[in-house]
Amino acid sequence: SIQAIPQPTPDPVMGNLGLLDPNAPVQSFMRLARIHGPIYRVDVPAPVIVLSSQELVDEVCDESRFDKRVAGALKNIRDFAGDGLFTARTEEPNWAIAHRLLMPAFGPLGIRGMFDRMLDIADQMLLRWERFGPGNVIDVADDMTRMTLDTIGLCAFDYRFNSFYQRDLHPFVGAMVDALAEAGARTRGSEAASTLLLGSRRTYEDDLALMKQVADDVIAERRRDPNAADKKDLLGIMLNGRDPVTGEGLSDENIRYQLVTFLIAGHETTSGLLSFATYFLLKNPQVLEKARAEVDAVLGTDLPSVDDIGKLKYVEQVLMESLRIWPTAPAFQLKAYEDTVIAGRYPISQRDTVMVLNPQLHRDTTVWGDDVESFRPERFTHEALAELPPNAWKPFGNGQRACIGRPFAMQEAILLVAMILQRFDLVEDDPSYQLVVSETLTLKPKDFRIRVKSRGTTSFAPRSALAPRQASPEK
Ligand code: FDE
Repeated sequence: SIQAIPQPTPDPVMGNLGLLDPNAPVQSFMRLARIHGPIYRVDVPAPVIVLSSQELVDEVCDESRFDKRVAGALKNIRDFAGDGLFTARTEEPNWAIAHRLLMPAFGPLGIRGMFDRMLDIADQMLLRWERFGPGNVIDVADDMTRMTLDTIGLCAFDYRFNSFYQRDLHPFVGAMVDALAEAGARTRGSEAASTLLLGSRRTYEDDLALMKQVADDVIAERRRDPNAADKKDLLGIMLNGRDPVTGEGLSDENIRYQLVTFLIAGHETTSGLLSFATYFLLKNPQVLEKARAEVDAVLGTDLPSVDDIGKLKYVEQVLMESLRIWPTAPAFQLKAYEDTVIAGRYPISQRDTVMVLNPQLHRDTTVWGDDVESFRPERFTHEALAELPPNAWKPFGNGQRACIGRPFAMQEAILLVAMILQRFDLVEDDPSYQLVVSETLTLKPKDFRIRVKSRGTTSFAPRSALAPRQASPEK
């Protein structure tokens, strides 16, 4: 029998908008799930149906019945990411074309070829940590953001942002963070709210213009490059590739949108992941010791090689468990192809936006047990994963619209965590630090600071000596 979807009593004017903290909407949705259960509806002001149990999420992950919906903040992000992969509707021709064209670059072979560049950037950050020494206070999210921006820039576009050689983060980051906040604020009908909050340093239009400029600079630099034709990286594929099915290439406008898309998607989420993983390692010393024992056994005192990545199983589990508790891309949205009913009783119309609320899905006690707040990477051993019901862990989204950057982000994150543990002892700057999760569409631990002390045991081969084993498959 059909049942109404639970909804907190709406205000006649504001709907349920008053229930969302504008600075922490995801955590507001989580609180509402604890009150109203694994399915509820809110008008904020557009109606959204929020799901957070494995049973319900498993049903809407059926791609024959549901597809990604580009609505809310995602729709606003089209202002600067257009029909790039992330913000394109599945039925827009450029989604399938770019998907087919770019998949191989992010497949296993493609990311193997990016390993040396990832190592280059990771080493820049850690060399800096070492030279500043144990007295230096590191703002974790800030450094991780520099690292991930530089990594996606170098790996995908062969472009160096050189964030570790400047005092301030690259202006692209500020523009992007402000624009993402604005895209979120506009869904709640509070246009320009965030810009005002941030002191109106720039307007939304200035932010958009700056991001477009950075993308155009990257493209222009490539067009000037005499060796451009040999470059098989993401940008090279976008500029020269032809879709095997339609024979079409990407327009200049679409390439610019893809560039902005990859810079955004490729660094905010991964930087949050690395920041949370660092936080959890520090708060769980026995996990840190176990991870370090693995790193020491696999790497010894050598610089990591691409073949080591697959051996760092426990480090990978640490990252998966971080993504369970605080999935940095906290939600994805779906629509039904036809009016339908889920769980045999809740009606969903084609017009509804269905939101999968990852942090709450990842706290479904029927799947994860009662200790959902405990950080236990053992949940992700090979054996435990085989027991996990389908669609219980969705930090990379679903189906054909799932994250194309997943292997890229995981390789980058495993490499960095391993190198940190290999080289440093970590201490919290303030041992009484209590986690505050800040939200800018993605999640980050706010103001989490550490200090690091070189373990002194590592002696790395000089760079020149490494040249032979760094021979990369393509260049
Ligand atoms: C995507 C993605 C997703 C889905 C969304 C929706 O559905 O809406 C998710 C959930 C994600 N992604 C997540 C993540 C996390 C992390 C760490 C990441 N991610 C990372 C990365 C990196 C890179 C480069 C990327 N990423 C990218 C990307 C893209 C392009 C996309 C879209 C796809 C399609 O096609 O749709 C995504 N990503 Fe991520």
